[in-house]
Amino acid sequence: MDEKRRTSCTASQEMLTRAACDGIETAWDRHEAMEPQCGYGMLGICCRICAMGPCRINPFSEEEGRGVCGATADTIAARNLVRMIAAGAAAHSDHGRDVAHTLVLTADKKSEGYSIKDPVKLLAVAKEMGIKTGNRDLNEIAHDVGETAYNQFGQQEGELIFGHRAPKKQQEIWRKLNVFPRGIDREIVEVMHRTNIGVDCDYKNIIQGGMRAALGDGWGGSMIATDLQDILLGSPLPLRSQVNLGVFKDNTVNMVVHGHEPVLSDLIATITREPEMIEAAKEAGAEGITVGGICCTANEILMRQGFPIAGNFLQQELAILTGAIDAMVVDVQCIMPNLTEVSKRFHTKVITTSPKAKYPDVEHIEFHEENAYSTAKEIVKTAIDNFKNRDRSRVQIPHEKMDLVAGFTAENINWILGGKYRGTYRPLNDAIIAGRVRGVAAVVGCNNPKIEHDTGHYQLVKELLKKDVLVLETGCAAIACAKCGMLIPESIYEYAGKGLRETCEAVGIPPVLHFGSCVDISRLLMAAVGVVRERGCGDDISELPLAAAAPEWMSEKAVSIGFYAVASGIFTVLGVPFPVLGAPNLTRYLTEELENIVGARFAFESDPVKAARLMIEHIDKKRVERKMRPMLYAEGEGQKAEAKAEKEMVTP
Ligand code: NFS
Repeated sequence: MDEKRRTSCTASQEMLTRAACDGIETAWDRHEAMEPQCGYGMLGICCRICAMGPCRINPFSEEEGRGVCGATADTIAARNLVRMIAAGAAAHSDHGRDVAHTLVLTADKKSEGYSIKDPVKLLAVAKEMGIKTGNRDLNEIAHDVGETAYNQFGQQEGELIFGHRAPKKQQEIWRKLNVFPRGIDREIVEVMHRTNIGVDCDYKNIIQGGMRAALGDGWGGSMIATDLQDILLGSPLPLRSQVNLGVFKDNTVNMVVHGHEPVLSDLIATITREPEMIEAAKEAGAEGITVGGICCTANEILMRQGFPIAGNFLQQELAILTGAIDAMVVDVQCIMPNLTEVSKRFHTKVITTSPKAKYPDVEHIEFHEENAYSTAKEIVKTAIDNFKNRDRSRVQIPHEKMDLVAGFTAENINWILGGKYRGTYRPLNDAIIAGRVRGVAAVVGCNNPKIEHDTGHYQLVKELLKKDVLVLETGCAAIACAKCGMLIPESIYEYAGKGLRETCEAVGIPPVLHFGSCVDISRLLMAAVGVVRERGCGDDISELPLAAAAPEWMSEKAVSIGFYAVASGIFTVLGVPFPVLGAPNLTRYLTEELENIVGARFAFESDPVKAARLMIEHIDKKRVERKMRPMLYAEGEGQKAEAKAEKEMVTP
């Protein structure tokens, strides 16, 4: 095994070596053992949706293959793909629904430990929803906002409220194509219906249904999750923190919070800062409590409270391998079933908390809003109690940790760019129009053992920065680049082209902006809306010099995200192709024809540098279409000037 080919993260390499020595299996080993992976599955041409099958289509046959019912490769692959959208949209949206539930309970004073933390956002959202504010009590307004959000899930007719945040031109496209989502749940159910045996057989129509469900995620479920979390837990502001396995300490109680819904983890994190808990940890022989997050829970408690991040998706097993984790608290999504196996080899207690996600033989402390504070406290106490069981001789915490800046949102970037008195995107639009900043890229998504861990993100972003593209990130992509030191303002000197560097320097921001968790991709949509509204760069999202990528994606949630991005007009490059390559017409439809229909398309490219170039080409095309100035500085000039300055620099 060559750890260096598996990941470019040195902390992860160290843990992989340890895993190999101790005979502990990780996702990389299981992926390797799985090879060669099923070709039919990868090409998307096996069908299991009825009991006449499983059917598979021979991709090498001259004749058009058909399943027992007569479904073609295009039909089969399209059905499989939109079912992935439905599952992904369901995950994000169910998360949003839970937050709406917590908000209603909090407003009704039935929850424990929560309050309205951002009344300004509450009033703004209430206004948008047509809810009376005036002199009404904040809790009453919050109740109505929660209920209205709730109703968006079961809405049968009409249009999702937040869909109206999209630029008018894009909304018109959605109406014309009949993809403006009516209700969040309705579109997901409809995808499941349409993909049943013998319903929708036209791959284009199947994709249309999938797009509608995906839009219901991006401009519905995910946006509700983000906005209501801001109201309930506070809107993020830029802050500094740290990332990587080195954030744990050998003399503190170490807790990992892992998963996605911040309603519990936010409380857990808060409680660990309470004097009573710190005292309890000291009584147990520790010097305090360290909380590090994994996956999007990490991003949530980082964005709002500055708690450090332990790692991204592929580092979850590795965190336990440090031997220093006293409790790993999980809720929902992206939690590997194998955590249980790894934890058996150490003292680590894995604790499940959601009634929706239990694991065999794992301690379950169920979370309900009504007694959230007490539950969170019980969980922290369990971790403290387990500290005594830690075998110090087996603790091996990698040294690597990196500083980062996070906490950017579509709202606060407005003030950061515009200044204290007049929030505006103008400086960004001006920098784009003047050719200082080439454009904007959204880099998002997971890790996948098919792609060298973190390298996909790092190489792609490095290439973009060099060419003066401002990068906005969320999810595990943001964690990857944070580990590489790209999320600190100083990184402009190492990575950014001259124009981008000048712009970031003037505003005082890093060239890679951390926008939060994956549901917070809704923030990226709103940032794009902000640029459109500021005028001059395009009248809808598809006209902007903007592109997106998910270089290491793996989750069904990423499929839903990809589709709402493309349906919103954002050219999207995927590092791992959709399982559609066995369906030639469908593949052409997704990677070429969609552009003339929704204003954007997909591209599949596993080489991150080539993927970045595709994005840059797209951005340049949009610049030409808008008749923007050529880039101010010739390519490479920034780096050359930098190297020269460095040489001339006199160190005192
Ligand atoms: Ni997104 Fe966040 Fe990470 Fe992928 Fe999983 S954590 S919701 S799905 S793996 S980026």
